[in-house]
Amino acid sequence: MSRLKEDSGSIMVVMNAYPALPAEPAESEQSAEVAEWLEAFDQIIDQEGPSRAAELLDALERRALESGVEPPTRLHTPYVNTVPVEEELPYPGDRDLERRVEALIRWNAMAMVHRQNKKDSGIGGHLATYSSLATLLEVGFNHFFRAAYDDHPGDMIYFQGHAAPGVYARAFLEGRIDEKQVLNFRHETRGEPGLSSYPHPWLMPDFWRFPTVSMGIGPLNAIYQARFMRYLEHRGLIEKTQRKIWAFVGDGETDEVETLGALTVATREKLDNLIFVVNCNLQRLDGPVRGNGKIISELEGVFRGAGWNVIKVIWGSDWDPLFARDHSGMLLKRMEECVDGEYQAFKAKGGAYAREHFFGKYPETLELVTHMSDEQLANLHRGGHDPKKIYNAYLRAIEHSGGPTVILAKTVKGYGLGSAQARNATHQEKKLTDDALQTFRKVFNIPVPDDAAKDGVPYRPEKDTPEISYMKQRRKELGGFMPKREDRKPDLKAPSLEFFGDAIGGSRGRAVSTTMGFVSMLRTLLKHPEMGKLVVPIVPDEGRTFGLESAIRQVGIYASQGQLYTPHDQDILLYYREEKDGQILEEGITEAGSMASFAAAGTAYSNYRLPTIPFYMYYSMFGFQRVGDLIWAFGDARGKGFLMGGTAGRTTLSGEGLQHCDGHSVVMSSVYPNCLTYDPAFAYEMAVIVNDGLRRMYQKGEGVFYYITMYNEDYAMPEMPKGVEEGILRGIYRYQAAPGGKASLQLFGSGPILNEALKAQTILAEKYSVQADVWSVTSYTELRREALATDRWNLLHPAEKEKQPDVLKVLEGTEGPVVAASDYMKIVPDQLAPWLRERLVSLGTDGFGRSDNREYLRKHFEVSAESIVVAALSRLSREKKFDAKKAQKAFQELGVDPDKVDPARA
Ligand SMILES: Cc1ncc(C[n+]2csc(CCOP(=O)(O)OP(=O)(O)O)c2C)c(N)n1
Ligand SMILES: [Mg+2]
Repeated sequence: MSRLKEDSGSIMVVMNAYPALPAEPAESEQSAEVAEWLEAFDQIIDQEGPSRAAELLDALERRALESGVEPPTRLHTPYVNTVPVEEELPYPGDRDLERRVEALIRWNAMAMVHRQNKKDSGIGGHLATYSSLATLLEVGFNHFFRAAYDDHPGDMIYFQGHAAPGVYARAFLEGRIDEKQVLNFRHETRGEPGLSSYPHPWLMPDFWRFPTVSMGIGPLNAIYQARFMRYLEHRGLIEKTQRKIWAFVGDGETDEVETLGALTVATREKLDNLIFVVNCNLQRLDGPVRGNGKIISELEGVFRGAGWNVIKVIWGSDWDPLFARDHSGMLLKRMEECVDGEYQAFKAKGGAYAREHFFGKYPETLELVTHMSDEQLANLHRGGHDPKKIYNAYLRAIEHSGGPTVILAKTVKGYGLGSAQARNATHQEKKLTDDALQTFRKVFNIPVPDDAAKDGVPYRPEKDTPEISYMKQRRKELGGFMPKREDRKPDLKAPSLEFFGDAIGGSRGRAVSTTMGFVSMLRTLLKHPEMGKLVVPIVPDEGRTFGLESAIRQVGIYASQGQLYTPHDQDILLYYREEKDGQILEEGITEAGSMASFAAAGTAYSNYRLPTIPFYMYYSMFGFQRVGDLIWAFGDARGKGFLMGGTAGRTTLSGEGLQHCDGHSVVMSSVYPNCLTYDPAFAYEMAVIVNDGLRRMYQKGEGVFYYITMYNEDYAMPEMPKGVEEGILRGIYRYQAAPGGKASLQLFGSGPILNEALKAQTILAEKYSVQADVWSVTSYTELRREALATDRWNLLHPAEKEKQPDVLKVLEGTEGPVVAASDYMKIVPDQLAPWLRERLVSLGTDGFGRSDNREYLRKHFEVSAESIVVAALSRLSREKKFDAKKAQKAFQELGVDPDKVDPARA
């Protein structure tokens, strides 16, 4: 019985395991007893089929366990293709035409990078990634990837970012991208249409859907995308379809924790709409991925252990006759014992080397290839370059039900790039030599004219040539061109502000937090006739922290299986309610996973034509600094939604300390170009901001998203004063003018520290006869952005009347220095320093956090009311507007120690 037949793909019939591959002894060496067992087993397979054989093995294993014999855990199958050759279906496409199309795409992908680097040395681009991936993508494009058309939703594809030139080259042949764009690859800022280096929806909003080039983000997002698709189906918001999510992943990319960290989510959620294709070219940037091991076997174990359906595509069809003649089993033995570093060398060093060092190790394997030339040996294909093998793997993947599938495809990095193939330096190769260009052309039999070939220029045959007609016809049958992104406008109508009446009216003296204010708004929004069902609340195991119990009761937690148990707290009103159509995504303790859900929901307006409105509520400390790159990708993807940074502030979250108390997330959020940051103090400010967010993102369709802090300090929320909406959104408004006449000092406050500023205002007036206005600053970031834009306009229009930035217009007519305090770092108010006419004194929470209560924390970080008073008096005395001695005395009266430790360095 041949080895291939033994490998039915089922773990139950695995005879060999990696890494301690046993080199199964030749038949003659086996003991008679073993031979007898094997013969009986072979008979069962032949006569009763593999599933019966699997049953027997299962029974045997149970008996072994009962008897105290521990059967080995096996997560690995032999190092051969999972689909047995006799079960393969014939390839349905026209291989000749597809080969020509692929050759043309390869040529143009190469030419695009090569030319650009000749013209503009150092501009970059990659040849080697796509050259390894081409056939894996082409089989998909010609036979599997279904595009969205009319009302039919299509598949979603996460492309390996560095393979972008190949994806452009295909679009070029399809006529979707013109030659000018190809010649402007990586030249995006020259007033002509160019092509972005990698998949960036921000830069090419009609083309790319998913930013993937920061490694690990694509695969993670793909898993949660597949899960979100199920969520929408279970909630009845979209129809259940057969559409698939394909994620193309680099084998080096699997080093990233994000790539493999959520694999069990896909099995737990039975995501058979998800297919990973890992392009195992055995190399990453510097060298081999697992030189001393085998990445395919390692990944097989990881994915299988996580419950995925694993399909290996290791060897091309030209190995099949060799396997058929490998009666000794030595070919497989040789394959199993080689490590990836050797496999790389076999492809880098050519046929003679492979004959000597691979086949030559055993007489049996050498004998297998005596009839083959060195060139033929060099050309023996790996599975990931063989359309038929790939086709069969993909077919099994799309037919698999009950869970996700991974295809581990073995390829060659820099396939066909002549001397650059499979070299450690391949990844960085940007140009080909003249010789290499000619070799490239020869290897792929590329149908480009001589002059184009010599100069490495893009080449597109006429529209009606058989190959171009063929590729277009294939796409037509699959629904249209891909990738394609619809830049849709959500078209919802934001509610009027009165809709959030509770927040606008204030808490009537009741002490509540802005978090509670927000949750109450969220509950109101969940009841909105149009928007309610579109709201997607997301929490990483922090629902109780934010007081979401009532929302959980209201709309339930999404659980794909419903609630299979009776919750122990069912008899209380706010029990833990899980539902198949639950609305809340309770993600467990994964900020990265939650962020991936946020990305799926925030881009659903385009991907599902359904403008879901995600509110992701999390510990603000574990946001931008933990998953900042995922947020960056969200901005690139033109995501919409609200990041709600809970337990915000370095001094408001009492008791927790250094790794919890956040005094910098609003600094970090400020660097995301399309993220609007707000740090509100009162529930009505929150309501105005959220409502405006709904209007800007979901009504006007602006490409922005929001970061809003929410605090957990309880205090009475005032009713909204008249006419402050504009100021709240702009970033600043006067909340309370000086109580006793014209102010000589301006106090800025944000978040709960606004209350400290208000207390300081009273102390200053009552004890020191200093009059101060108090301003609520809801967004330094937005004020700065506006001021920068105004500056830029002024700079570019020197002959026109100078414009005033908003912050100066607002402060017009006020007097005195500005003392600005927030629960964030001093750099936050400092953002306004270039514009303010008077000296700015920033008070903030620089330095590592501490565990204590609010009173002591604010004292420590010098943002208490007393610290604000002291800072004000000190500044006024420097400006000779207050007696310095009196200021010094105030320090004592207010209990401020001038020799105290500097919190920024403590
Ligand atoms: C988060 C992140 N780190 C580093 C890089 C830089 N980088 C670009 S490609 C690459 C190697 C990719 O190897 P692999 O995933 O195996 O893909 P291949 O090109 O071999 O198909 C690296 C390290 C990146 N793009 N993203
Ligand atoms: Mg690789």
